[in-house]
Amino acid sequence: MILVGIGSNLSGKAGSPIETVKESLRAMQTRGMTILTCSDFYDTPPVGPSGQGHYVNAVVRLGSVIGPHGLLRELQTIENQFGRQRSVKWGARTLDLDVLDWHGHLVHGRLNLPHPEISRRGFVLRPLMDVAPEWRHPETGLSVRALWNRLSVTERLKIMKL
Ligand code: PH2
Ligand code: MG
Ligand code: MG
Repeated sequence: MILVGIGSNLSGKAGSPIETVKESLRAMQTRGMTILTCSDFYDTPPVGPSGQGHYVNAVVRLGSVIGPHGLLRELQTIENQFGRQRSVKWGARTLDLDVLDWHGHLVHGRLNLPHPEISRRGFVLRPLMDVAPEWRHPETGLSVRALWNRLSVTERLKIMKL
């Protein structure tokens, strides 16, 4: 399955972070991607430099015939359309679209699959549980629920369904 993570914590052309996330779903469909399932939206505390606001996070499961690198390119085009600026690592952003998994393939290079942060990030694991409860990490074989349960209770409690 193809999984894409969506995040926003800055207002942009499309409006607030939540409106940006909704609008990004439309943009993916306009570019020929089929959204098979979309998770709930979550309010999540920022991971990374302090001083940035909470994020809205979601995960979608895509039906698409495009390969992983083509998909990355398409998603970057959409990020740019939404006024994404690339500056600080893990800094605030209007729109972040990450390929999380592409049919379980292992890819190393400019694009790394599965996304190297999946196992540690509650803001990815919680919405991932909505769309693909049967998903397992392609390298470790751990289920999404097992990965979620490894996070601390305090971290899990900070991820709020919107
Ligand atoms: N994305 C990041 C860095 N930190 N924190 C939250 N809560 N949600 C994100 O999507 C996020 C982040 C880098 O892409
Ligand atoms: Mg990201
Ligand atoms: Mg990204």
